[in-house]
Amino acid sequence: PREIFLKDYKMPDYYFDSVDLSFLLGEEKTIVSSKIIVSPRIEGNSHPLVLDGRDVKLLSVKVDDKDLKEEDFHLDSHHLTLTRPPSGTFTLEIVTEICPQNNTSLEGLYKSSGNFCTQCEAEGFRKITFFQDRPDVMAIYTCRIEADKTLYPVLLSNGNLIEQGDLEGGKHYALWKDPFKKPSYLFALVAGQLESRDDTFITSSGREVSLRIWTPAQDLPKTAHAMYSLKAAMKWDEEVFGLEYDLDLFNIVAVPDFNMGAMENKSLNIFNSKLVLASPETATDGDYAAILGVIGHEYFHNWTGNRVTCRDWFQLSLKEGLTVFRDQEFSSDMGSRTVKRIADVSRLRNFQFPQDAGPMAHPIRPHSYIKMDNFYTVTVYEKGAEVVRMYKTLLESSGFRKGMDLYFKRHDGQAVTCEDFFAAMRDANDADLSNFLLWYSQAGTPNVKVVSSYNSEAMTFSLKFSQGVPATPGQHVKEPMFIPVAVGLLTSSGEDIPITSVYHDGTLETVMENGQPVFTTILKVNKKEDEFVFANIAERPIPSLLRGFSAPIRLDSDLTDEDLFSLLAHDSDGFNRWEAGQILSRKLMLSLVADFQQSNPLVLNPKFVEGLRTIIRDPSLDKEFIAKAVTLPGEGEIMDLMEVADPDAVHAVRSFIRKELALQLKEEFLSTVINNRSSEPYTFDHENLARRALKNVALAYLASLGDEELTNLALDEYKSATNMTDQVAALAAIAQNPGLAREEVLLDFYQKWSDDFLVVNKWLSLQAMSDIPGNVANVQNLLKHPSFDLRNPNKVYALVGGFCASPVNFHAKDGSGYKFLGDIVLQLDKLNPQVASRMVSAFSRWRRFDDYRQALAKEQLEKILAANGLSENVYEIASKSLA
Ligand code: HT7
Ligand code: ZN
Repeated sequence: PREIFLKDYKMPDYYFDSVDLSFLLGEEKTIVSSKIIVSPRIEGNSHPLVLDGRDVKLLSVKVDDKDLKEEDFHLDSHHLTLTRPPSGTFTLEIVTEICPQNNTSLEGLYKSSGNFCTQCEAEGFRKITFFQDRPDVMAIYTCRIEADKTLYPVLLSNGNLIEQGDLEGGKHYALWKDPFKKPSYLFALVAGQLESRDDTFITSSGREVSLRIWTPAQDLPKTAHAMYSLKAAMKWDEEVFGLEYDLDLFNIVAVPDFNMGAMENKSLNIFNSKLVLASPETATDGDYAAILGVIGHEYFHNWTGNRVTCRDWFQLSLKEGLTVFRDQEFSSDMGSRTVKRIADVSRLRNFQFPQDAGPMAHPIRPHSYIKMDNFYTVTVYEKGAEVVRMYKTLLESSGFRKGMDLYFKRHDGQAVTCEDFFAAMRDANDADLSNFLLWYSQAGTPNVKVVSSYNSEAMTFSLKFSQGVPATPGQHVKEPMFIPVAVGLLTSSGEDIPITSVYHDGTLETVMENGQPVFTTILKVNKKEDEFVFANIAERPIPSLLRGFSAPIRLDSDLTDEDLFSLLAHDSDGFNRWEAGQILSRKLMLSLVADFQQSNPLVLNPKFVEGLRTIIRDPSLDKEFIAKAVTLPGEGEIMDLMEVADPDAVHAVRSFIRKELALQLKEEFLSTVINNRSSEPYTFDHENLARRALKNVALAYLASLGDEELTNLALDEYKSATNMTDQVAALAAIAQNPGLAREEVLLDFYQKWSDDFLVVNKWLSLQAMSDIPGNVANVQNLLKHPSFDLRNPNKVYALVGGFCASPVNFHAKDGSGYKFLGDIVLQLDKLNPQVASRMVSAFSRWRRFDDYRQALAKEQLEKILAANGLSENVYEIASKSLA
């Protein structure tokens, strides 16, 4: 397989001014005709025109109305090359045949539940027709769709509907025109039996936009929350960024077979059904929140991605990091900012930090790839969003907005790079962002150490930072990064200390705002060793470091346990209050893991229990915050901090602490469950979702004890639940412990919901993720269950992905978990390489484990690599994991 490098980027030799597409959708095959107006980038150039194509059969090719002679083109399995194109602007007409019915890869044009739909990002358009399938080739598109009217009554594409009508033989057609230039990856087509929920949105300048959400008729009642989310997102983008929608129509289509979450095709977003359909009975609060965030995300791409797009795929974070940042901010404004930040940072720590420390580590702008699909990663998305957040931290909200405005002013309608975004932020603010661009090119999570000291005579408090970025594949030597560290100082009784001035590099800098002292200041750490000294500090303070997680780093400080308990009780920065508890939990878990490994008895620190008791009992705290604060760090997060990851020890310790907390805080947890029930109808608002979150965390703790009384309590909650959030939480609480109650309630749940594929996926994933011993056999059986289908990505993510998320079972010492995954990856690869390569990634941290496990995992990776006809997708991940 060929590796593609950022440094080799070349502008296209030809531009496409317009593209007229025509689809004849048939039951066996589909005929695609394209008519393209081609212009050379440099007048008179004589370069060949190379078009990408995969699995498409060429029927004809014409230039300026004449069939191309055989000696004037060349065809291979990946390209159609016009060897001697005309020297000026010309018309190129190509007719191809494709077979969407047999397309299980779910990229290009394929069928999902009998309907046609497309997925073109990143390089799927080349599976539809021969094309310069790259984002810097932008054109105006029209799309004519012709199909049987009974089978496919709805025909959709991008832009505005220009014309439609009936044809002979029971057929009909629709003609769409998109007035905005776009790259091929934003093209979309949908044809099928769908109905729509319709609404309107009046933009800030008074234009009326028709909004339509399309699903099979029976699912329409479940689209109310998606419509609410869309309208909220449209309003938010106007209010926060001054960005208005630019067409008269916005369509969303929900499809059950989709490789990722959703796709931002211009005015025709296509969504995984999971992220559109919700009713209180079938969707959890988590599902409602995900729908809000992802509907927002795809809508926000209309400006950050579509109006301004990427020059090449290396720049993916330009649109994805920025749009994730925008959706995070949107969700924060719609709910609790602190809790959203906690959730986002947990995700970063649990998934991105491990990636950045493993064989697949890459900068948010990778230097090379074999298969672009493999770089839709937590690094490009979530770390990319953290990088955008740092601009906002450094430039403040108003400066960030100025930078965004300049970015759109300069680049609307263009395909640009991450430097263009950086330059807009810098120029709009006349800011010194010195070595900030390193965040785009250096992989690895920076390690930052802070040492503090107080000088009572000088009344100064010093913070000495030292930083280093670990070596990552292909990058052994690293430069120091520009790290914004938000800091506050607390008195011993927990009040914020006013900050007036800070010495840095020999100069005293005043940090007041409007003549007033501040309570949080941003230290710009950008040297290997950097010291900041706070002036006028009357007592030894407790520093609250990296408030709001102001940079994606690992911070190691000299805070004592006493300091941390004080921050947990008092910090005015909600995020850091949670963080103090997490640091204490991590320390505690690591020391108990050491005890477990040395066969010492496990004893829980009473101060830790009391700290949590105070939090649970504090009526002034947000309930969702309490739920987060009493949740221990995940097993993966702890394994990540160990020299050699020991899944059995970590699992034993986490289970021990959970049970011990359940025993010692039983009264508090019981009253939490009782006091947070509600007989009101379900509403998705902060107060109610926070109440449910807290009740269900308490229930899970109690049920972990597995005694009859508490199992019955969970059974009662299960039976009396009036919404899916409470029902599935009670089910999960009971299912923690093997036994009859577990079996009965799982069966009952399946029987209730066997007709609803999205709910059945919850049932699959709950069983797959279970840490009950020897779960691999259960999961093997579930592969044969009638509700499972290897061709549906959601089911694979639920069952196979769910299984790999349970460290004790996936990393079982007998190798059964590894063998299960190795076998399944090979089967999947033949159907859907994108999904197979997502699954094989579970192996990538194999070197973190003991020698015995390493040998077992390596064996599976070698088996995969030795397979015939392996996809480039799986090859790239498996070979890089072994390298
Ligand atoms: N921009 C979208 C990316 C996407 C995608 C990429 C590769 C293969 C399948 C895909 N489906 C959607 C999603 C987003 O980030 O908005
Ligand atoms: Zn996106």
